[in-house]
Amino acid sequence: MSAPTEQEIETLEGDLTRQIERAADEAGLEDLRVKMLGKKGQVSLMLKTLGKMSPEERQIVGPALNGLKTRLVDLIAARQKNLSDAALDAALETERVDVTLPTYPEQNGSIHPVSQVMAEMTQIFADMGFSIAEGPDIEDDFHNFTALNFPEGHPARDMHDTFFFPEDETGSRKLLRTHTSPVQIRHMMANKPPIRIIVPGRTFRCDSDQTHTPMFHQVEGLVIDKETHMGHLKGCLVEFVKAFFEVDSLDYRFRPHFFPFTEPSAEMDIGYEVVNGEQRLGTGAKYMEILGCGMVHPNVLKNVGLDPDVYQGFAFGMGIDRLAMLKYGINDLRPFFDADVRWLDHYGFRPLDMPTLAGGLSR
Ligand code: 2NM
Repeated sequence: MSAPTEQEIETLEGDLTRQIERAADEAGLEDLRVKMLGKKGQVSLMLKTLGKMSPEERQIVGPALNGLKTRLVDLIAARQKNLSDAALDAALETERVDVTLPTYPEQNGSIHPVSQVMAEMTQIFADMGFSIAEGPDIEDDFHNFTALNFPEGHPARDMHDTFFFPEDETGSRKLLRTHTSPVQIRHMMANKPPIRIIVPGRTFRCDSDQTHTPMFHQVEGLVIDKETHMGHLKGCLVEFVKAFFEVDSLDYRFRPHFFPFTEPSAEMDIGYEVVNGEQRLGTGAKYMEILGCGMVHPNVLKNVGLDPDVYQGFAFGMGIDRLAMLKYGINDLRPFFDADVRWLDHYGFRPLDMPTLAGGLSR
């Protein structure tokens, strides 16, 4: 390559400058930079010829080529800045989000009434100082019956009421828990009083008709302490029912009942009236049963290793599914377990909107 003349360098500069100005994007500009200033670039190769020139030639061509190189580097940097600003502007324009627009109106998915009511109940009891305990759906005879003071031959132990598994190697049969009480037994055996727990969960009974499903949901509660009495039971449950049904005054009565695991035992009824064919719960001349309760039987305390002369306690249990129907005016139990999206759209609750006492339980 012969030494370029000043004239040739000037022409080249005009040509390269136009190419840089016409670069369409940053990638194109980078290609040009490599072509001009890269290791084997046009200008780099010319600079390499300086060594072979005569000193006189070099004195003229050297500064001209170095000046060209410096101006090209500056030009490319300036063009690069232009192109990247333009690219950012274009991205901001096409990817614009209007954060003041309302949220997307379609809602898919809702909270099942059973989940909603379970959350409402646990919220109320949590505010009273209860903690939540859980246990297995598959239980043994001891935790589901024996420890709870069910006598041998009690009808609930019958094949007809309880789902039993086949006998295992040891000749004993596991079962699906018929209530959540076995969790209370497990909790009392593993923890020292004072105890304040509520136990929400699935329960199973061989029963299926208009008002019974083989799987249903319960919340049970247990308080164990020294000097616990029925006044505590009454105060706790009246407060719960008022909060749950969101009423300030409540007509209620405790009616004697029988459970093997409590003595005395009672069922709690609340007042209601029918207005225009609709049940209004809380006050009224009629009563309906909403839960069972009682003082924990001394035999149950002994079965878990507690001295009934030192510790007493109360317990209660209620059906979540039934209380959900009462609170939200759902008159048929069976669609609860149909997984029908239309039913859920109608009776479901807004997701991510958990019930709180301050915010209103049933928004
Ligand atoms: C109910 C009614 C009354 C109850 C009793 C116990 C335990 F484990 F402490 F003995 N757990 N749950 C109980 C008492 C349950 O449900 C209608």
